[in-house]
Amino acid sequence: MHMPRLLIVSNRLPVTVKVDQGEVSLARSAGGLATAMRGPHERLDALWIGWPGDVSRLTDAQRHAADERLAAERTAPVHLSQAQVARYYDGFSNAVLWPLFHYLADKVELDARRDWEVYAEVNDRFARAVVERWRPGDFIWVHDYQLMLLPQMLRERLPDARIGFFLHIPFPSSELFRILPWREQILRGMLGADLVGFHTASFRHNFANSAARVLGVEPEVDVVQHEGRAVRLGVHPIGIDVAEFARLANDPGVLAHAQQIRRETGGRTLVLGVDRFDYTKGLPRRMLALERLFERGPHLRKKVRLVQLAVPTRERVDAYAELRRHVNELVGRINAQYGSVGGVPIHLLHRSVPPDYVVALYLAADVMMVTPLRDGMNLVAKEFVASRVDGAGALVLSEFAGAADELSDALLVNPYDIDSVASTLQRAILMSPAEQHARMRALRAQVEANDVHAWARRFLDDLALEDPRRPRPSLASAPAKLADEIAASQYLELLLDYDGTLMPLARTPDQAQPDDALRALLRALAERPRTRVNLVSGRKRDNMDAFFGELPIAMHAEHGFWFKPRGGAWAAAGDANPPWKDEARAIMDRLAARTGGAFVEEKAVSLAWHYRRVDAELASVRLRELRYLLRDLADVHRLEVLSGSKVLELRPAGVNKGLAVARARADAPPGARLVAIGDDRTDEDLFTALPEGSIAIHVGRGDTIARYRLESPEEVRALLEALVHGS
Ligand code: ADQ
Repeated sequence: MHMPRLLIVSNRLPVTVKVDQGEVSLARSAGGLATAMRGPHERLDALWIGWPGDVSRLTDAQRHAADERLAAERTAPVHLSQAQVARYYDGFSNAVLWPLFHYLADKVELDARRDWEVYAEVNDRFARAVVERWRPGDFIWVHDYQLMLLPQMLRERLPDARIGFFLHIPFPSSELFRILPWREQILRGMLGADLVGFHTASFRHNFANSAARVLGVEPEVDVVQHEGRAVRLGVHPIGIDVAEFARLANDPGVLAHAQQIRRETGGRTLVLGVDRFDYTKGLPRRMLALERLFERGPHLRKKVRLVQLAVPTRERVDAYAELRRHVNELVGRINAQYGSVGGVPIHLLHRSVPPDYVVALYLAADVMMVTPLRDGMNLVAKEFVASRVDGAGALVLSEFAGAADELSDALLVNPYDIDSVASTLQRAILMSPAEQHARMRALRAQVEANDVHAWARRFLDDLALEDPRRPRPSLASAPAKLADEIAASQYLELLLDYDGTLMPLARTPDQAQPDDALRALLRALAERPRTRVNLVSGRKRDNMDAFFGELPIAMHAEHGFWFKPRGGAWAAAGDANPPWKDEARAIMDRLAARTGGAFVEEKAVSLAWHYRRVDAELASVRLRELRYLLRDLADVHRLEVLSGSKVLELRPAGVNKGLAVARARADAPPGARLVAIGDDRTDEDLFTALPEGSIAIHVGRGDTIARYRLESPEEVRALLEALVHGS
């Protein structure tokens, strides 16, 4: 039997193919994601699918050698042409999504239509590569913004696959996200997953909000119902390989290197920055803050040195060239102003270095500056903390890094506020050893509690979870069996909803006229021996009369407020013109007048505030307002405020479809079995009121307490036909 595996899918493989003097070799790829997933990849024996770098210049033999090396590393390459990389990666991913998601809208490429097309095409390439390797039971974990369309593409081809998606970068506020011309496709793409993970609760909130505004879904905090599936939204702050950093930090070679770096600093306070050379990392403002510090405190000018390690990255994207020019200029200016024969205050190392070198720097530093303008998480902050096994050192951290949510014992700063960064830097430089140790202790506890292995485990556990709150009752794959069970009842009391249950939902209520076949079916059921039929609807009395008046059945209109027994007349369950209505109507009208797309509907017993066509965010504000305004009235008159699908209804407490159950039971012979079928929330009242031994059947997807589920009104009718004719 096939053991289920994990398929990791990301833009880049953790290794990149290199050719050196004809020899093919694999080099470790840089960047936060590759670093983070390397451990889980090894530990979980997973297969990693991604781009191995450009192999277009390789000979056939070299390419063959590369593929073998890659397979030995449990990776599977998705080869991309240079033209594809230029548009999908440099273009759409890094010149559209990356700046936009980091709140730098001015850096977004002007016209990206062609890049978008190639982005979709490459996502499809990835989809085919995954489908080729997926076997039933395998889990798929897709990573990051380069592959946002992939979950949906996989869902279409592998409907039963368990698919997780994790976004390593921020998800911006919906105000910003909606700028994206392809916002709808991106959201739908992500929602193909079973679980979508973010670093922080606010990214998750932004995503849910965007989905509400753009797609009109109604998200709860951690779940969105989308196309008949429940997509869970998780908060999974990524960690680092803490043990590995501790090991490096205790390595004698690394310690000696750290000592050497300190000696070279010549007694100055060592301020450290370690970043990919990216405009989101806030390098220019960090330099300006240092300059501000020197302006204000001449005594610090010869006592502080900033070592800035900057890994080359995305060098073909224009905005990055511009950044390098700008940073070089600032460094030149500040060094010229404040340098001396003894040395310059800023050392910019524009290169990648091995991990032990980075840890030696972390250990040598007095102050670590992590001041991105926006960052999904920022691993450098956590690496610094994990490396400080000596418990010393101060961390200055941007409040706009995801890490700030966890690392609240750092000195948090607004990286845009240069004055404040300067004074916080000064505070860090002057921090007493006692304070350093106290803060570092708390920071280390935090980082240790959530390392990268725990992170991956939690995400995968979540992905494996059948959500306990959302049991998915078996779609009655054998309606015939269910019909047999019902047919076996001694005496049958049927309680049937109309819209969405016997009839497909129509765009407007008056389009949903019953057809002759349905009337015939209900009549046949009513004439079936030992069987009674109740129609239980939210519709008005006259409407139900017009539809079914001539049939020998009982009817419950307006969610059970009106009742008409078989052959009898309509009677109300209470005052049909209650005193609270005028007041409630005035409140609802007032609010509807201020809310485009909203309208009020008056029924005999209730008032409904409809907001199907209202902007989702505005609707949520208005609903809160409405509930607040109706609070006192509801208290005094014992009213319930019910939320249905895009409608808020106010009605007397206890007047709901459950009343139909009490009435049906009142004159049913002992041993009668109740069978209730319905599709929306108001039918849940019906199900709740059922006595033991009854059968509840929910129609369609979504939450329910019913034990059975049928797919559609067609299936409901088939079931009822089977009762009439025997199956
Ligand atoms: P990145 O933007 O790549 O990651 P980050 O989380 O800081 O940012 O990771 C950078 C990695 O590169 C770190 O592991 C660091 O040690 C390493 N590094 C930096 N400078 C280096 C140098 N000169 N030489 C060698 N290595 C160097 C994205 C998101 C982040 C998120 C991660 C993981 O942008 O917000 O934290 O993914 O989810």
